[in-house]
Amino acid sequence: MQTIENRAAGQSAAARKWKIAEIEALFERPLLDLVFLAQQIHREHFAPNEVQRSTLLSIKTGGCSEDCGYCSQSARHDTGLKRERLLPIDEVLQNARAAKAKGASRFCMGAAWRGPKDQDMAPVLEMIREVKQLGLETCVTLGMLKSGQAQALKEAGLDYYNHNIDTAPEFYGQVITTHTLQDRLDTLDKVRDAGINVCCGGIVGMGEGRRGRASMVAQLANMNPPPDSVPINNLVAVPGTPMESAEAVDPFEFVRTIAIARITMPASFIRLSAGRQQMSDELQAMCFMAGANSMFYGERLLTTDNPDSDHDERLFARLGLRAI
Ligand code: SAM
Ligand code: DTB
Ligand code: SF4
Repeated sequence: MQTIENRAAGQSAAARKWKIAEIEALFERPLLDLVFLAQQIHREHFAPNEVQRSTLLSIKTGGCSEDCGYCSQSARHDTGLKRERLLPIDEVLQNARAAKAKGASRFCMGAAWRGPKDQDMAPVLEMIREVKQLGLETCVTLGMLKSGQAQALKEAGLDYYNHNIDTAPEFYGQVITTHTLQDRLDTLDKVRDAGINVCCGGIVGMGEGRRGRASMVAQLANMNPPPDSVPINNLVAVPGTPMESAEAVDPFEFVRTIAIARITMPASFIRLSAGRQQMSDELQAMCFMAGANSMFYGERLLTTDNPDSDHDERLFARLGLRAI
């Protein structure tokens, strides 16, 4: 039988699918063995000590038709969030310039839509073209795409499309009922077919349990090819959402999830995503040790807070990390 070390090192990994039980077995390993293995694999595929930084901007906030149980922006949850219209291009560019000046390499624009309507496309395409002109990589997350929309985004110069599977397939219906996992997978196919890099991950801490986490990672790792970028979000429990009282996962369980994402998706960027504001510097350092090599940078995520960039700059200096 092939050992996890062998297959994780890439030997015939592309040809084989990860079984949920195999990933559960990884979760059972001693934490330090797991982090050591993840860091070894990380160094076979990436330069050590380099972390990619993306800055987020919510270009269209709140009032979303979907019922995603974790989300502050669903019109079905009373979170007190003010619904806003699509931001004007000038405001978007001002934010993008500031992000570049602070050292982000990618600018990610998020919209609280089930998917873009035809009339939404022109202004978003303009944003992508102009942000790209500033010398930043571009990313958008706009919900589900109709045929032709992915191609239009690609032609405008889009580098990445973020569209998460969010949770394990068997848990999906308990979190979201207004669309299905298959709807999300269909959009991911359109994105990939249009030649756009895929950014796809999920959330930890919604009551999914270890098997749920293993199943979510299996779903991501078994994509062919796996996503180029894999955001692992720690749930931000937003008051007024159905998840407001979800029990936080043990921080070491979060580190394990990062390590296992690294082991099962050796060549993907693993993004330490939502939830950093609630993490100590030491816990974040452990996530980098476990193979996270990308993060959101700048004081806001979409509707919730992220650490100040000054704090992150200090953390990078203390850890000897280099931003890419
Ligand atoms: N409407 C688009 C969509 O659903 O793809 C784009 C925006 S949506 C807010 C982007 C992703 O952010 C979600 O798929 C989810 O994984 C993550 N997210 C949203 N709210 C979160 C929260 N409270 N905690 C952690 N992650 C969250
Ligand atoms: C992703 O996986 N995480 C980001 C990004 N993709 C768009 C969003 C996190 C949102 C956290 C809650 C909020 O700020 O609303
Ligand atoms: Fe809407 Fe996206 Fe939030 Fe779901 S995650 S409610 S689709 S903004």
